[in-house]
Amino acid sequence: MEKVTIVGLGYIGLPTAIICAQSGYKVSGFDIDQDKINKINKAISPILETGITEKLKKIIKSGNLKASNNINKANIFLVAVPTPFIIKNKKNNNLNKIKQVDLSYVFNAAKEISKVLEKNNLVILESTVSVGATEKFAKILEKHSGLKLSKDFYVAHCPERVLPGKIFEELTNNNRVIGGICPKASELAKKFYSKFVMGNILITDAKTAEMTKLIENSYRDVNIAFANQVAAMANSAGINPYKLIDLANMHPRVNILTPGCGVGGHCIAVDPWFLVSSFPKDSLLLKTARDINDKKPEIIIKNILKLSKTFYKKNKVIPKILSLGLTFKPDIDDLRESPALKISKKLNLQKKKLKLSVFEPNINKIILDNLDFKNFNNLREAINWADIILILVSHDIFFELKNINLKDKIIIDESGLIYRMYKN
Ligand code: SAJ
Repeated sequence: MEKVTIVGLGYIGLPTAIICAQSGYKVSGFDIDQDKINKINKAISPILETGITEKLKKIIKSGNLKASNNINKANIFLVAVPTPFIIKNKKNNNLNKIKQVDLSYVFNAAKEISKVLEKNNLVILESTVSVGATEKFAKILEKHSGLKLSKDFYVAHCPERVLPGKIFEELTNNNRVIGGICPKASELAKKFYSKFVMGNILITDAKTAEMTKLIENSYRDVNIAFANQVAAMANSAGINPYKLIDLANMHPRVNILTPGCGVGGHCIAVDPWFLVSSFPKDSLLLKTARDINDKKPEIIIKNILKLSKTFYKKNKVIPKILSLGLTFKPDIDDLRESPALKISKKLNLQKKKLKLSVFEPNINKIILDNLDFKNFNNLREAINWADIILILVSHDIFFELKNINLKDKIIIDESGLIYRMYKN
């Protein structure tokens, strides 16, 4: 049985460890978080993901996956550690405050693996990294292990591309891009992934693989920024942006995305920075897109404050505002980097100007209480309470609004829900 050690048991590492164990590898999961290790070994998932609980139970019972804070020897190592960004101030440069990738977790993983690296091992880096980082990662392995890169051991980059909520499905079905430091590394990595990937496995070099991932997420960010600018122009012209985009999308070669309250999550708002910081001169569009999407929450807050002022002038009472949806996108329970959460938190501080409540059926009441939000667990009650309804995330469940009397309510829809609701 081939042995695999997965370094980093987070949103990508743990599901990958489970899939590897299911496909016949003997898997050891390495993490520095003892609490996480204990949970996994007791078959309790530390992350929320569709289907993970049952899968983890089965695999732990089989004995083919074990988590540890000791790095174990293996034939194949797979690194899936976080790559956050750090803010760098570049004075006298119009790219003030650029964000740069923090590769410290990746490099620490290389040092850790070096302790047990042996001849003929393959090391795969899955974390999203800047262009050229896999080569640096490989050099650290070489330096600390004393083994010769591409002769004694092999290194490849294979960026993860899965969508939270659909991780198991996408780990199996998505096409994968593999970039080896040398052709033999690509060939070995292809053999490894072939055991569980049903999609196409495409071979290239490490740098191209790194950049593929970065341009995928930048492409999406730029397209969302375009949609957000279209919405701003349409609103100024008194045109419904969602209807406008729908009409434009009737063209066979046009597919404009949906304007929203900003870009959240931990990928699309982060990855473009890895290109902007590496190629400042040639990434102006990416930087502008980041700025447009980052500013969206502030624009919404400003508009709501303006509306609250008008409401007060007219009614002599401050308005009761209901935020609908707090997660970073529809129909998930993930609040990370959520623009809807950011908007609601900031509005909640304006207690002299407005009263805020939230309705977020995907988040536990205890969490909402801890965030200091007055919250409802019934949509009808929440709507009855409010003067202004601010729709931030278009969860499917909000289509129920169709059956609720919205007369006398001021509706600000930043998600396109109302348009979609009455479209057909
Ligand atoms: N959003 C809009 N308008 C849209 C689409 C999205 O405002 O039309 C917003 C969402 O509300 C959300 C943000 O953008 O706040 C990002 O959502 P998303 O669904 O586009 O992406 P993520 O972050 O959940 O997952 C992405 C995926 N990348 C692409 O679709 C290119 C996924 O495949 C990657 O694996 C993941 O990032 C990652 O790990 O990089």
